[in-house]
Amino acid sequence: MIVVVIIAAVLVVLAATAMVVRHRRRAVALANALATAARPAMPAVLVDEVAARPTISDEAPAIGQRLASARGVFDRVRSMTSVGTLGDDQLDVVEEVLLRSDVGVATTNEILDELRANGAPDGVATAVRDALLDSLSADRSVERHAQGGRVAVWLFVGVNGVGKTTTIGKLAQRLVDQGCSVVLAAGDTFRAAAAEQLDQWAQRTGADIVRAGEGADPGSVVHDALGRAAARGADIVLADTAGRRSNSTNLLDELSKVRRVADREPGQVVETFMVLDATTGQNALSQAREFLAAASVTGIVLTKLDGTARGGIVVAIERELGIPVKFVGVGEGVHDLIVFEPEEFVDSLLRASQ
Ligand SMILES: Nc1nc2c(ncn2[C@@H]2O[C@H](COP(=O)(O)OP(=O)(O)OP(=O)(O)O)[C@@H](O)[C@H]2O)c(=O)[nH]1
Ligand SMILES: [Mg+2]
Repeated sequence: MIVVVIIAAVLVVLAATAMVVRHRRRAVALANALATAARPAMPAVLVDEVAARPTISDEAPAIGQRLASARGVFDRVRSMTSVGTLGDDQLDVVEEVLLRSDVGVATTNEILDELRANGAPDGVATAVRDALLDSLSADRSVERHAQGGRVAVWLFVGVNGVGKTTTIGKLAQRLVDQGCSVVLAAGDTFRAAAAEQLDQWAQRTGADIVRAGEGADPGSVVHDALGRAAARGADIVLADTAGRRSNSTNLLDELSKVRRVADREPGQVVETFMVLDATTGQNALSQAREFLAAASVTGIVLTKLDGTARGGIVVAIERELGIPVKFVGVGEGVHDLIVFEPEEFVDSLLRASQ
């Protein structure tokens, strides 16, 4: 009798292990298939000449209005009516939705394990919502003040076309609206159009700007901007940088140098924002890793979250890079930048009515 019980127990354990292994293999295969199907090849240079379009709308958007595509991916989860223990079919739907949204394999597996263990006592959408919120618990406070009377510097890094200059323009407007005096440093001297584009944002927002000709040393532009800011008692310098391909060692060296200059008296770098384009999905993660070491990044700005189905990339980025998403871009207009609030974001994906 005892022998029969032991054999039965061993068989149950073996079957459960086989199920979990099979499930994880499927998750990786599904993620790969989705990635291959959905991800466009990343061009060597994403944007050559960027048209400056400083203003479109003066209205601050609600994030939910701009996340229609990302929300669309979660339709099937929102419409699930199951409560309590979930079967394999329901878990399969959740898995596919999370992977499609670019949450990533690791987080998807964690969420599935949780659903398997605890079921969904208040419905599937609520269970997924709570699990996603648990993964977004980073401290995302933004530092605006330097120490010892120095000038605070926010440095912006990222590859071509991700939205660095536009983000600086939007943040300049936000800071000016809050009563700050802002100096923009046109540290992207790679092409003349870059300084021109930043100039337009300066005019639009009322911020001051320091720029130099094409090919000038970005470090001296930042140095001059700090001098100007200190002389005028400005509160903050927002420094743009060039975004040529991240595998160019020159670019990373240049960034380190700009950072050193920006961090020297009278300046102090209080935030280094890495700007990432949400529409590139998991590619954004590989780009980010290349910049991390060179730039001591303190926060992510995730742009173009409007019009992408890959909203879950926010979760993947925080989890895999360990760096908080602090702002999200949801359009091209001056007010289309939102302080990232996990609850508002996750609700806009999973709440029944928006
Ligand atoms: N839809 C949408 N478009 C955005 C957003 N942020 C930036 N863009 C657009 O993306 C394009 C590139 O933006 P830029 O700010 O010039 O990008 P950049 O990183 O400065 O590019 P380089 O200077 O070439 O390195 C522009 O057309 C912007 O209007 C966003 O949040 N949503
Ligand atoms: Mg730019």
